[in-house]
Amino acid sequence: MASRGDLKDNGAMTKEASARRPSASHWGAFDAEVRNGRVVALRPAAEDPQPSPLVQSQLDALYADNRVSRPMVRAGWLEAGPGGRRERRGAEPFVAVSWDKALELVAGELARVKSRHGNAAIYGGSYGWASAGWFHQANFQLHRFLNCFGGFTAKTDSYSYAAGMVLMPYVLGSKDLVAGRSHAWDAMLGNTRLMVMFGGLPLKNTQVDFGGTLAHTTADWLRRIKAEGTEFVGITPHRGDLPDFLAADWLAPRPNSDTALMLALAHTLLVGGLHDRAFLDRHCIGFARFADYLTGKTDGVVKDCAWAAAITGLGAADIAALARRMAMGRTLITVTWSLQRADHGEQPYWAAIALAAMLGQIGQPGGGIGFGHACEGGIGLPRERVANPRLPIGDNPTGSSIPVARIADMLLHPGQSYRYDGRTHRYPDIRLVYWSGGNPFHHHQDLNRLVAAWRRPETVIVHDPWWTAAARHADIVLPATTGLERNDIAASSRDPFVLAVHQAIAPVGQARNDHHIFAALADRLGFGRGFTEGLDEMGWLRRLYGELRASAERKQVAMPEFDRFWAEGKVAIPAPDEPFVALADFRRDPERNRLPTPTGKIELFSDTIAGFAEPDCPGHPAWLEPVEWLGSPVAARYPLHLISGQPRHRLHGQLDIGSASLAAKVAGREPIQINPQDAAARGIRDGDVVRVFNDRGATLAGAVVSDAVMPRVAYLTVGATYDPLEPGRPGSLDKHGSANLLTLDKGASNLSQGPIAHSCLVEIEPYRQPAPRVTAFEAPATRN
Ligand SMILES: Nc1nc2c(c(=O)[nH]1)N[C@H]1C(S)=C(S)[C@@H](COP(=O)(O)OP(=O)(O)OC[C@H]3O[C@@H](n4cnc5c(=O)[nH]c(N)nc54)[C@H](O)[C@@H]3O)O[C@H]1N2
Ligand SMILES: Nc1nc2c(c(=O)[nH]1)N[C@H]1C(S)=C(S)[C@@H](COP(=O)(O)OP(=O)(O)OC[C@H]3O[C@@H](n4cnc5c(=O)[nH]c(N)nc54)[C@H](O)[C@@H]3O)O[C@H]1N2
Ligand SMILES: [Mo]
Repeated sequence: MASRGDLKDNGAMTKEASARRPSASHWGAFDAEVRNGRVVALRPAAEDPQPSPLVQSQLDALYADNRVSRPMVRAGWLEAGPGGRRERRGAEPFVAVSWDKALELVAGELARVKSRHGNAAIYGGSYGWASAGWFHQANFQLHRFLNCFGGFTAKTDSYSYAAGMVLMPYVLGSKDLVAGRSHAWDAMLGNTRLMVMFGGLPLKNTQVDFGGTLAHTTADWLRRIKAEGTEFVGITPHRGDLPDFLAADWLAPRPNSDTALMLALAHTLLVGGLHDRAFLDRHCIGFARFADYLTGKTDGVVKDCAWAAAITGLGAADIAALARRMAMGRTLITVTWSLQRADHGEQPYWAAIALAAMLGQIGQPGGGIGFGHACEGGIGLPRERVANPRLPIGDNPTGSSIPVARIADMLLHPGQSYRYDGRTHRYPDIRLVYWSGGNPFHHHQDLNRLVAAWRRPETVIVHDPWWTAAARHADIVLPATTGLERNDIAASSRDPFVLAVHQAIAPVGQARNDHHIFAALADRLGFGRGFTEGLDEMGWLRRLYGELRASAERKQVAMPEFDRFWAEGKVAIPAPDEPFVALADFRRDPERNRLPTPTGKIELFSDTIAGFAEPDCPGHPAWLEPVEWLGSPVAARYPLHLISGQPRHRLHGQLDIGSASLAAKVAGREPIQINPQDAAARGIRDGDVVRVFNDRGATLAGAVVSDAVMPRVAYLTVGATYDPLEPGRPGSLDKHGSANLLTLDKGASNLSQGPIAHSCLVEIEPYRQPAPRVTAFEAPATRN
């Protein structure tokens, strides 16, 4: 029976009392040491020069009390049916049911919603990172299942870089440069004279790589680049984004003001005659329009250093000096993804491209522009372009989708129209939400608004190994296995290794693989064979590996047979002969190697975007004030800019219960860093419990007073498990420092509708009352 396939011994598990199994995760490869059917240790791969502490956290989480042990149904849903007491989601106890009963309920509900409201009434976007491994990838499993069922409302783009991704095809003709195929480290070695790093190079973020990684080598690459004489300038509100060994000059403009800084740098090049006219003429379109904007011909505002100094808080002379320094030799501009996770997040990306185009080094080794460096471990690694194996998800006949971060809008306003990527769309009327491999109560902005929106659908189904806040706010919760409980193939699209994931232990509790849950549902709904294609787990792995091998062969890369790969545990995809330099072919011959933009060139003015006539995204890079920043009127009441960057000690909301995350908590809550000046002005001491608040919500965090963060900025890493004092009530105080209680749920612009987590103002005060106990890691109340 398909639904029991997860319990089978597929040959990978042995009967020995003690064994070591190769495995891999987003945060690294390791061996699982198994004794008497239990994992007793996870040992990072010998090849990893800098293993992540998250490996240990994974073991801490594996058997934690907050694993979902059995299928669970919210009492109100079970008693009153779909929609039953839905305003009590998050507040009611759960009732344990058998797998048979759970599958019957889910299959019945899917069939009901489909026949009453159509497939588009099912939201299955299910954004999230899930676990490494391309077969058991939980989102793809759901998407394949729902497509076989007739389709669903899907999502487009990602929380990582929606604004950049939607913009880029208009400017460079491709999303590649933003989506991780950026300038390679080996192209910088000995070539880059100056690296100007917007958002820094935050090594904390290189611990992970989507899909799995073998070795953490970013720091080694940077040390080598530094040793060749490269100089570094870091532009960030937080000194921690600049590895000490780079000895970088630190500039700290007000958050979200980078576009103004870039425009002033561009203006300085222009008036000083330091721009590369030949490159702009031959490779770009629209420079004259952009120049008219810089000089103020179009709007009467000269974008000079004095203008930018007033916006950014930097010194005008410092800006001018940086511009001249950039024009002196080979300069690489790097921009982290964080800059575009902000209101008008398209602009710093477009402005950075315009600035690099003026320097004229795009397409040269070690020069030009790169995105996402140090945002994940694999960015910049040399690797031949071989496509990763992917579970085929089939076609979605509904054609229905939303921009990923518009989920609360969709649930709150069915039928309402919105603009996206040059068109007007309408939100579908969602009756059923199905999530597998993501956590909207981690990733979405303005959680109080999400809690309210979450009361709308009739049914919410979540698969997760743990009692996340999303699981707690669901109606039906199905316990999923983790990577240690199944066989898989892991690989990121940038790390040069493909890794075998051997099942180490039988599923914990009653957990089942997402694949087997969907296979059992498909059986009940009459398309079991279509979903599984008659393949079992190892059959699928052989097939996916075969596809990878074929893709490698097309690039003249020989890969071993599956059995050898499986036994050896990994295989390397070699580096290309030449270091990868983005846009090198285009630079060499722009007529022959036209970009896939309308003009074939880099578009510094886009007629297409101008034609969309969006008030918040004009036809060229421009400074548009963010809705919240230190220069906006809201700052009178909420004078601190909140940056909710990625956590060093977790992956998003995952592993919050692990030792690395728990050790970083302050007073049992997520740490919030504030500058000594701001702390003193509020009577806040290091280690205090503080209340962080604005009009959208309030959360209790633990204060860390540090001059690593610039004045008037508060840094609260995202991902502390949402832990409301009054569960289910929008507006409840959160006890645990969850940043998304505070952030704003608005699209970056009508063009991209990207999330804007990094545009957020708050106030902080000491919390003088006894602080409520954190309950985030306890399983919710259950009833029989
Ligand atoms: N304020 C603020 N918010 C942000 C950001 C920010 O910078 N600031 N960053 C945004 C970004 S870039 C991202 S990518 C998102 C990340 O948001 P998510 O990717 O949604 O966050 P995760 O916590 O990784 O959620 C993955 C979930 O999948 C579960 N899971 C793991 N393995 C499996 C499996 O095999 N099966 C099933 N069914 N479930 C599994 C995990 O337990 C976890 O609950 O957050 C976004 N939110
Ligand atoms: N350990 C760990 N690593 C991760 C993740 C994780 O959860 N944990 N998540 C992964 C994911 S999904 C993604 S998408 C990437 C995200 O990669 P990024 O989006 O780059 O990550 P962030 O941590 O949000 O931001 C990086 C730095 O940018 C700076 N910054 C923020 N706003 C501004 C601004 O307006 N101007 C300037 N100049 N700087 C600013 C902040 O100081 C912050 O530390 O990280 C990945 N890496
Ligand atoms: Mo992300």
